[in-house]
Amino acid sequence: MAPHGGFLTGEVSRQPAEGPAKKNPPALPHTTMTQANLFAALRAAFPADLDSVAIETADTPVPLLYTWRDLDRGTAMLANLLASLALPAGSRIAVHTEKSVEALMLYLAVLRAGHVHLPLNSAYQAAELEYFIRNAEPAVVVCAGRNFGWVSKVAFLAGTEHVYTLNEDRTGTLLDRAAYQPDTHQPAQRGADDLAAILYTSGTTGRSKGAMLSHGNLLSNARVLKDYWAWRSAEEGGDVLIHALPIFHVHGLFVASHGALLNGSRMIWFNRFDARAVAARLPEATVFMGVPTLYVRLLGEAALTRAACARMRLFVSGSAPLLIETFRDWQARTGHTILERYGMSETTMLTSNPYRPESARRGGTVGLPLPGVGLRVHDAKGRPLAAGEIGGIEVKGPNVFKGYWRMPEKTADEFTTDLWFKTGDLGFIDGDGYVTIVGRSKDLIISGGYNVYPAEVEGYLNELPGVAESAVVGVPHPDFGEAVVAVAVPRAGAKLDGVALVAALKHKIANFKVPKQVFVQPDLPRNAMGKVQKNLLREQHQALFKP
Ligand code: MLC
Ligand code: AMP
Repeated sequence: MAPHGGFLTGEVSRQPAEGPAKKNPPALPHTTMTQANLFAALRAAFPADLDSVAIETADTPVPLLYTWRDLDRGTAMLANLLASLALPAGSRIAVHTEKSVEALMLYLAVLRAGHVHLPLNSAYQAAELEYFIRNAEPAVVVCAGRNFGWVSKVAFLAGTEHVYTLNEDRTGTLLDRAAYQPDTHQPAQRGADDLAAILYTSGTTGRSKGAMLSHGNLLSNARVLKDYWAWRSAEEGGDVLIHALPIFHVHGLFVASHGALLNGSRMIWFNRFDARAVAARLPEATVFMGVPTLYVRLLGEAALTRAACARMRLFVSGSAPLLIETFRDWQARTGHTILERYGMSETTMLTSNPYRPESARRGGTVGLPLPGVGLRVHDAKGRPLAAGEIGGIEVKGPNVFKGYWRMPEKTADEFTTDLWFKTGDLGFIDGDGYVTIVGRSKDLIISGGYNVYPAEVEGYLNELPGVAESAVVGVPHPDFGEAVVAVAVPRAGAKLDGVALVAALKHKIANFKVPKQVFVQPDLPRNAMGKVQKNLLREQHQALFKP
């Protein structure tokens, strides 16, 4: 048995202590002037009353209340576990688990211990995971217990020494081991340029690249957003965030979590998004963040009313384009104007519509560059464009990443000679400085806020028996914004069945990448240069999901 019967047992799920709030906060861990560890900054923002609730779960079998003290102790125990492994500096800790508060604690513990967090979408399957693990060579891999067999095989073959399990129900070897660790921990000394996280993204073309984000990148962006979105202090009534996004990408892991933590604000925590359940909790909340699909689904709920949103002060949307109809329908239904912002894995947040006045938020735009962020639009030859002219969006600022993991050439390709990062997004800046994104130079589909790279899906399709070649495109979808659709060409003499191809892909790649439909055609439309004319395929299947 672990001490106290397990990892924070009896502490994690209890009601906050009765009685008056403690007047004197316990001494914070000692920090020096040069301490730039993001965890130390988040910890310093914990409220004085460590026994108040930090996170309340909304969809666990019983609601769990985590106090700020629980977060402090839990992350200390996990950080001590990592420290006990005596890992080399800069070790990567890969995490392939379902969302849970403990998974958030693990992220914070990795920061606290001074290692590098490597979050992986829990939908990734063996081939996808194998690539990330071989490429990143993590010292530790944490996975769901049900996946331990195949994940540990991949990890051990890649040289990883430690594989732990962490399940949504707070079981697994990670917490079992951490339960034996001391519950205090001095955050590791880190500089602003030291790595905090690696997020895999495909950028323009080719295999996934690990975007290296430093403590300084993440903290500077979190601080800018805290001010820009006017997170409310306790004296002003505080904020309550509904956290319903996954925590393996920028939006849920950084923008949402850092926002609440850096403001010492309570979170109502959903391990998975459920529109009805989220709508039911809106009356208790003040801030919500979502990809457009979440807003579309919430609009389908009768419980989404002005009265339900009476306490809300901010709805943020991003990660994919918000349709103007959704923006308007939301205004009509709730009386609130969604604030759309724009960002990416390599840069975290770049632009935002204004917080005040609400009337300055313009639907269809992603707003203005955030303070400290440089944003310009250049043509293909690198020449600056005038207001209103469409070109490639390039950015600069303390939030821009340190480069792609072990890919210096790829990193160099994505920066201009004067060191602006080429986002791969196409857009324009209007006369008032508002940025509008009109498309992407990179061949990328964004489905329900997840990025899908057609070339990757085509690669898997082409490997299936009887497939000569294929083309993958995104078409409008009422729920996901864009949906993945494929056209497959059979080899001579082979017979293909679209439904069987979809089924075969489901065993190979993350479910959100699997085409919703595969059409079988004798050939692909090509131009005079032999290039596949994806625009024709997009037009052909444009109305496929029209309601
Ligand atoms: C799930 N499905 C999807 C999908 N999500 N299909 C296409 N696109 C998606 N995004 C499919 C599954 O394959 C499955 O199909 C079926 O839907 C049910 O799966 P599920 O897991 O139960 O779905 P659900 O829980 O409803 O998920 C939908 C969702 C989720 C919208 C809640 O996709 C989601 O959380 N998206 C948010 C992504 C996000 O956080 N992006 C931020 C990136 S950061 P089948 O056929 O198998 O039944 C970034 C930078 C920035 O971009 O600026 O923020
Ligand atoms: P990712 O690589 O997952 O971080 O995805 C980043 C990409 O998402 C950006 O390069 C944009 O193409 C897209 N994106 C993010 N926010 C928005 C937005 N508000 N509107 C349109 N596209 C967006």
